[in-house]
Amino acid sequence: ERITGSFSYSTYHTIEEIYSWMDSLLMEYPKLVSRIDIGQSYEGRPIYALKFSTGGNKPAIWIDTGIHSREWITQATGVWTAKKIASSYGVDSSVTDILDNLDIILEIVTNPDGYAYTHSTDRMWRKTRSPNSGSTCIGTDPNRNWDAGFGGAGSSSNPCSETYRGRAAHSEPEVKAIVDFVKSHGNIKGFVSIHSYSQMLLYPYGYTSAPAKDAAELVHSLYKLLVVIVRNQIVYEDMGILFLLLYQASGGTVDWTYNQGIKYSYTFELRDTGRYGFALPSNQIIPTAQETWLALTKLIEHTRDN
Ligand code: ING
Ligand code: ZN
Repeated sequence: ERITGSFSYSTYHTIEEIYSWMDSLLMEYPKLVSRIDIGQSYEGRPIYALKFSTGGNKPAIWIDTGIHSREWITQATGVWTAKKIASSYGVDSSVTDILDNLDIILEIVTNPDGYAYTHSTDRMWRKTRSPNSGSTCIGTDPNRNWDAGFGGAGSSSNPCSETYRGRAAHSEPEVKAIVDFVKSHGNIKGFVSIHSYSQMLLYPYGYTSAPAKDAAELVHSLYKLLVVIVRNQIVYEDMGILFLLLYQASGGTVDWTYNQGIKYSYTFELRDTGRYGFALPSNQIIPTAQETWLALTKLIEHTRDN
């Protein structure tokens, strides 16, 4: 094992550590893994997505972690997942079969400025770090900034709020980078946006109680997970519609991707159910990443086969 083998997957890392680990991953798996520079954060940090591809023009599955910076279990799960995918191609038949048919695109540090700020200053920072004119409060909630029910109930017009939607849809460069990527790619078949906490698997909509037109298929795709969940003794508190199971939230990522025609759009809420919340102890990173991978695999296979 080279450098990504000695990296500690069971501890939390800074953005600098994650970006330098990414360099090693690229060097170690040059035929499978590439890095796409999709934009720049408000403070000028590069925004990277990892692409796992065996070549050709395949449809893709998008996965993002860390759009809310304090949800550290999600970026850590992203790092573990990247290594898992890269090291399993040609070794594990399920990963091999997925990558023979689909590309996987994984954005780990989706809110780079917020993530740096959770290390330097405020562990509980959720939003971006862009200033707001007429207010001393900083940041926009990047999961209320998408053009899907933007400005509606379940988001705030107050820049001091944790769910401030921003001055306009896609005002945040971190959100716009994904919007531009998704549109220019044109063949994203599945989209999974990963948050914490509460241990739930969710699908659109969040901004309206109106059922998504594919709700029946989406619920069926989640039912396919039951056998995996039971067999591995994984606990999800609930699975179903965002609006019904969580709360009304407008301007969310997966509502936008769903309305763009990406039928297989899901949000995961990882561990835990509230005991530690965002400050999940690092000894839960690997178990969380492993159980998340089992769920992701099933949903990716459903996307591949439908
Ligand atoms: N949960 C998400 C939030 O932003 C969510 C739930 C996901 C809402 C997708 C809308 C769309 O509130 C956390 N934990 O951030
Ligand atoms: Zn979140």
